[in-house]
Amino acid sequence: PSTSSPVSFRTIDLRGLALSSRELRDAMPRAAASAQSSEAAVQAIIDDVRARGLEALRDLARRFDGVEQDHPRVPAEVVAAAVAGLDAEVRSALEEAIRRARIFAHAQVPADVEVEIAEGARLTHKWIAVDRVGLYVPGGLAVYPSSVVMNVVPAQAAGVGSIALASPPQKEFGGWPHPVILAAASMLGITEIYAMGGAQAVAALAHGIPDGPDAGTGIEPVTVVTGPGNIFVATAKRLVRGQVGIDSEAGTTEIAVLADATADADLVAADLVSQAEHDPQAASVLVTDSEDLASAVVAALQIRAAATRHAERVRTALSGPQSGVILVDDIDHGIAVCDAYAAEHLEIQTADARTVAARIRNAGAIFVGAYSPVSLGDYCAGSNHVLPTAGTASFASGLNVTTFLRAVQLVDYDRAALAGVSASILALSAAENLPAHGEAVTARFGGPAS
Ligand code: HSO
Ligand code: ZN
Repeated sequence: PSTSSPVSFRTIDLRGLALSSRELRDAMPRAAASAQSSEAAVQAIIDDVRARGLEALRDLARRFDGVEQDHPRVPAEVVAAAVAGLDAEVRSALEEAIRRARIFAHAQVPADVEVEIAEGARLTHKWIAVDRVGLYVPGGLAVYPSSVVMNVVPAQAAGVGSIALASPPQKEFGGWPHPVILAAASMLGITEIYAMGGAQAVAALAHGIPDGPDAGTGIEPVTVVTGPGNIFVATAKRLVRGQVGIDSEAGTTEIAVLADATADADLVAADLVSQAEHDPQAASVLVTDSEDLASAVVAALQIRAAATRHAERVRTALSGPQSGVILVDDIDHGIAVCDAYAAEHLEIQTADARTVAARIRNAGAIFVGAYSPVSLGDYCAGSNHVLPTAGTASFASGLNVTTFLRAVQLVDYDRAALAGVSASILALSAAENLPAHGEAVTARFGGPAS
């Protein structure tokens, strides 16, 4: 592959331009959104799964995955065989990833808040785990046992009682998900695993599958569906949202690196290539105030892109309109650009990286300094790698314990406390022309019905 065409990494020069934050957002390197185009096809799949249940899943597995499937539930023997065949080094690496992710996830569990807002007037903000979740683990160009860890660990730390996992059927593994995915699930104590991929997996989890002629052949619907996936998975999650909860849009991966002249160009290039390896649509963006660093990174990219195993994919990703270098006036300008881009992953490779990182407002995850590459976060940092993409980091969070929790507000006033605020309730109920609201209060103090 080293003889093929070089990477053409585009340059966006924003130096000397005083752009508004809206103009800045429009100047960012992004692929044209194509989400709309898949919506009708995805809705048709969801409708088909709702209408025909298992029958539809069989047809879709044949059509999209090329496998004949009687039922998508992975049998215990298949999981046991995957566990037995797991490479020892991969097993201990997964154990380490799980250990670190658990520590961070457990530390995230929010405490309930109790306030006595007036004498005898108690309020509690109480967190409760959702009942049942469906976790999606992608197949596609790569296998992601690490995504099993990233989905399952926070759900378990939140206290979710029932967890189902779905991952695409693989022809070369007898129509079941990749054995390393099955083994990782089993290490985490997950036994309900389905060989289902794409929009049909999301539909089956969200709406459930009714029992066939035999009892126990259905799939119980879940209350929350999470996990990364391709455009079909992301669109399906958006379409079932409202019926169930979903996590943020974790689409095609992105890395942005904010670097100054002190950064090591080869390390920056290595990190840009690492995420480009995921997908030809992946985005790798360098933001820098140093022209010298920019050219050194581009030179290093040529060498690394040619030498890496997935050279073709990497070259396509780096040469796409979604990737490139953005030249800025200084690091302050760079911070504004990074906030406008709102990267899924943002690396800070500048002098005093910690101070710069503390000023960033929009990013899914921030990686501080030369020794915190994104691939650390992808596997073993303890942080989560299911993160908001496509600029959604400006309002959404990466997968975490609260994804699987909701808060209930508990109201507990005694008689005197209600009496103490009743005049205000009456005034507001009169102002809203909803007198029965006020009467519900006066009735407790011997007031007339009307
Ligand atoms: N970088 C991907 C996650 C991943 N990388 C899994 C390797 N395996 C999205 O954050
Ligand atoms: Zn990755």
